[in-house]
Amino acid sequence: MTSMSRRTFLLAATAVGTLAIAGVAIAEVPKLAQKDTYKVGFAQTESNNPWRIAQTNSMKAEAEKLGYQLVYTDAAGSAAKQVADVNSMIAQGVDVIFLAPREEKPLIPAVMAAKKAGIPVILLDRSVDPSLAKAGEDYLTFIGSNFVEEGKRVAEWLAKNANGKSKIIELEGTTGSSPANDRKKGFDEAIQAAGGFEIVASQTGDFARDKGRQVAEALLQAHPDADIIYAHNDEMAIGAIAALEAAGKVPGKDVLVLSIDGGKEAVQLVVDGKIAAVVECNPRFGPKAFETMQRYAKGEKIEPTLVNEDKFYDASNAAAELANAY
Ligand code: GYE
Repeated sequence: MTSMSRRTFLLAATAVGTLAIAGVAIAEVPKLAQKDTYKVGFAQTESNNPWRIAQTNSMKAEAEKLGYQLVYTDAAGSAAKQVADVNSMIAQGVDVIFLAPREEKPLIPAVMAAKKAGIPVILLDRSVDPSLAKAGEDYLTFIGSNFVEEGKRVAEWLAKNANGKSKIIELEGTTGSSPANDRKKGFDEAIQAAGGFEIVASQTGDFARDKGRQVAEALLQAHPDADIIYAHNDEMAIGAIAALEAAGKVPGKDVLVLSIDGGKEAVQLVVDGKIAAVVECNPRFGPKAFETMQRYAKGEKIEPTLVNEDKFYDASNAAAELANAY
């Protein structure tokens, strides 16, 4: 499926006069039987930040609460390993696979392999390329935040509160991942529409703290007049703060730093005045993920996307909200 578009694949399937190739019903997500207990796979993408750890803990806690067996894998930042992890879950005969696809395209074969094996897939927190796989056909649903909206909320805060600061360095998330694509889209479009801002550089920091620090350091040298840093996640924002301080600049004063995720460390940095604002990206997936699977087993029709609610933190509420941040 990597070298063929989904449409070509479907056309080829129809051309051979059947809607089944190797036993696959093309247009349908595999069914899930109603049972007292399940063996459930959760294919995590990496565990290098508090957001991922909070998500994993939430999934593990819910599985334990329900008495379900959880087959957990960590792809350690490799899309290839994540595909292998899903294949191993298929071989172990799990009932359902929860997948947090590291990147939009490389995980398509994993989604299709599960479908072919008759195992429903629920995408968690990141999505796959919608031209190659569809909710309600190839996988059941996507549960997660509206990333376009998250980026837009950062831009809207700046439009109101930047106080003349205007030259933006953007630190992008993992290249080819849905949150990086959509947080960029939402932000760039809204900041353009606001007028008076310029994105002087936009480069990936791979959603990682140290990479974010290194990229911010290089970009600050190339653009010493930059006075805003927008990071697609907290980890890169925290790295950027280290780069600013090493360059003798005061975050919050010389340069406004904004991010997405809203972990405790970042919300504390808002309280401290080093981060100007953070859009939360809610990592507590467990209850909704397992409830969705149970609703599906009961025969309910599942919506193609289930959107999580995200909070927003700035100086006006960070201290009061700190205790609730993950
Ligand atoms: O923002 C980031 C993580 O996919 C929404 O991935 C998630 C993002 C989150 O590694 O910190």
